[in-house]
Amino acid sequence: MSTPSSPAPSLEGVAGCNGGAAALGDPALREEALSGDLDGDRKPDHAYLVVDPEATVGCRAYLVAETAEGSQAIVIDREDMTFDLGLPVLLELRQIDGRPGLDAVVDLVTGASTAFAGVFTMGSGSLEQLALKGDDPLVDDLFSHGASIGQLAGADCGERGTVVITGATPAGRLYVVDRRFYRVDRGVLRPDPSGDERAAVKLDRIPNRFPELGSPIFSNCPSK
Ligand SMILES: [Ca+2]
Repeated sequence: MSTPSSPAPSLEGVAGCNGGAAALGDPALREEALSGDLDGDRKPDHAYLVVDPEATVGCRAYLVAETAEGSQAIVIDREDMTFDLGLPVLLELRQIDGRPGLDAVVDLVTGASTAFAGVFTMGSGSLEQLALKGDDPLVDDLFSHGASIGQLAGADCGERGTVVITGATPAGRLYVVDRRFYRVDRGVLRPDPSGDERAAVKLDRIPNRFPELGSPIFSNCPSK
């Protein structure tokens, strides 16, 4: 649902972009909105992307959150954003970071076999990207997801407020699965390795044993 009549968002989060105000005020650049409570006040809000591939690199894409308090926007552009492949895409709104309000999951980049999504939260009051601490496979606060013959990747909510990030690569007739757990602490995902697992399994066993590799990203996270 588009909301072309609503006022232009606050520009605090897009101060580095000269054309930001114009882009955010242009209904033609707005993509389809998703509805859900973003700020945790139990009232429905709207999230949508503003995309202008012709703008200066670094200022080509924004995420906007419209709440009862007003609107906020942040720049989500990356140099490697694959506009010609249809990205960025606002995938879904899910409760991921453990704080009140839903978080926006946005596909930002595609690789050879998987896509890379950022998670954007209003948990602190301002729209910001959920940060990831730890080592590989956590690159640039992005969650890899998708599948090809050569690689499987996924992320989802685990038990007791954890987030699980899993990757798998073929090794002979098996896949080596690397599953890592994280816990959210004030908007930052930090390793919680007690549940970590590394296993070599047959491909047909993966969806049951590692459901985060067999289902869409964050699909086990609450949507309300
Ligand atoms: Ca709300």
